[in-house]
Amino acid sequence: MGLTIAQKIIKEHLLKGEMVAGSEIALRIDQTLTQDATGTMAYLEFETMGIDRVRTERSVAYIDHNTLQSGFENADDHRFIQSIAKKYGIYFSRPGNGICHQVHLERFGIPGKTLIGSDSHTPTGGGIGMLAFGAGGLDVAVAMGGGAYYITMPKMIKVNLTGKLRPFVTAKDVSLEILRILSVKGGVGYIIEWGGEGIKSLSVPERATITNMGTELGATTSIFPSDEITKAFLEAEGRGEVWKPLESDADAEYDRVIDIDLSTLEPLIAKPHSPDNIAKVSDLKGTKVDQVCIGSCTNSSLLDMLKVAALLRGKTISPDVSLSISPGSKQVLAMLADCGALSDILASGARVLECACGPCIGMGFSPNSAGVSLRTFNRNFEGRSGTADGKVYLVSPETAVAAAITGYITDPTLLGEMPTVEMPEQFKIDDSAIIAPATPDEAKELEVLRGPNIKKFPDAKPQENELSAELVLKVEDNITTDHIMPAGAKILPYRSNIPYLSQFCFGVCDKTFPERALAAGQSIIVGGSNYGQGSSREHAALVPLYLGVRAVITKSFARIHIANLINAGIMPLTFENPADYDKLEQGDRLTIKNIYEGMESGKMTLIDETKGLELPLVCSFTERQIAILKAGSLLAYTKEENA
Ligand code: MIC
Ligand code: SF4
Repeated sequence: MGLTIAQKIIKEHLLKGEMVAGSEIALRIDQTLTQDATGTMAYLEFETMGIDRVRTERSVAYIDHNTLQSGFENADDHRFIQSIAKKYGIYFSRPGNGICHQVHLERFGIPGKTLIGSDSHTPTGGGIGMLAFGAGGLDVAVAMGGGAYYITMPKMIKVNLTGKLRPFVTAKDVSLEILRILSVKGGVGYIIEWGGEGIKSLSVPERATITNMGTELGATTSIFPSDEITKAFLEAEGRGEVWKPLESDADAEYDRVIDIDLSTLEPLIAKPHSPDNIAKVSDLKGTKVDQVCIGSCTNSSLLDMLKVAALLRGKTISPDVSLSISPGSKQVLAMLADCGALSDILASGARVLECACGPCIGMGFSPNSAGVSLRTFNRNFEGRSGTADGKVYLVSPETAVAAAITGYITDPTLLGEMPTVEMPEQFKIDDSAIIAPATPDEAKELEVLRGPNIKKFPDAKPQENELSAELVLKVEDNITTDHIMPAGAKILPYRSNIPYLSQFCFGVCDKTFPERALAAGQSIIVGGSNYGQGSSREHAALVPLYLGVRAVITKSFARIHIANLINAGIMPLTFENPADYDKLEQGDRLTIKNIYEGMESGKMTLIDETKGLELPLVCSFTERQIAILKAGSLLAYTKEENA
């Protein structure tokens, strides 16, 4: 049987396990990336492993999330990351150089290599044929130390594209269309391979928009072939030598095939508060808009920005709309400046923000009260913008410009003719904002600079054989890590200060949770399906651990979060009968006995002492995961192994 693109890369990197869907495999990781919001913790974890230099082919530390320095915290964390990067062999991308995924694609990504990043949108690299995964910081730390990355061997979906996108219909609309078809949990357990004749008309930045948003499907990752278009992109980046062709075998088998005719698509929009809440832009026409944000790792490439500039040329934005533009990288911004497109953007009345995540993670530019914000981003979870009652819609850059000009949700096809945008043959290459690490000899003398905001992370709590605890919080389906551990300008600076961060845990759902959890001592959380979707932040496990959470019982989990729970020593369990979820109530006293036996057999019984019920639970832990839970954390387990 032939192989898919992902299976070929997995085969080349397989350290342990069999390539059978559903079984655990260990992969050799060629490259890692971190960003600053997850990086501080990842490097603190890396440090405790006692390794003197990273063992990957390339590791890069980006500063792109916590760029608002409204106090010493972020600046201190940046100095910490810069100093640790220099010492341990990691390239450092300075604040202002751009968003990790955009810069990685431009300067470091290589077709056929494996990449893990402490950010859920790391699959953006699939746009040039990398096998790229989002992961918790601790998994990235282990990979930097030369350890394997463990995943469940995914099933394969092929999306076959035919036809060509019509003017004003974009790669973003393709992403929204697949979210309409599959929903935010439809990709869980799958790698999505994009292929078919239709991909020949999609450039690398467009492909990267699509692989970036594969994260919103819950997919393990997404990937495109590496072809002549990939080659041209890498050559334009002055890196043609790293290109190699990659395609699936003609007889490769897929678990599901989805056909999309690009020529039939029209501009789409994701309504609040989920990326799969899809409508046609034309169906929402006339909705008044307060704010428009263009940028994020989904839509901040030079191609996106040149289109935006061309559409804004000679126009003034509506006086009722505030428009922000955040180019994805210094390369993008410099080229916009050189060709004059930046002037068109400025003349329209837009506010140009720095090359960073910015509004996407609530780092400034929050909408007004109950404001309608149209964003070219990938997530519109409740409260994520920083305004609790803000209404965020996700759209393409073209639809965003149409709303900025008219002040209303507007079908961009009504803007007239789409201006032709030519991509340069050569990108402007200036790596001066990427600082190379020290040589091993120099590194010995270097000191790591730590600020007072860095606090100790919670101690590992080995899983005991019996657990008796209060059901301290019961939540619904599709709980995101933004619900569990919110971000935003006010909270993000404390990512290395778990005690402080804990006050905000589950703040979107129930502000009393932290206090109640601490009072309960140890506790259990119950959730619906797809619990923990969204970001890779391991803080969504570390903070509950700090607050005493020992187990989370749900209908199903999202991939990165379940790994983070296990890594933090919190036991993830699922209901054998999803309807049992309804029988439990917040405040019930729950007991689980014979946990060690249950971890092996995959079956446990949940006793609800309050209601006098016995409910069957299931779990599926590998020997390694059982050992991690018994050791209390992946870090404790790794230390035991090394000893
Ligand atoms: C996000 O988009 O939610 C983030 C912020 O980039 C996160 C990482 C984080 O929480 O720091 C992600 O996607 O993993
Ligand atoms: Fe940054 Fe937003 Fe991309 Fe996350 S999704 S990496 S916050 S731009």
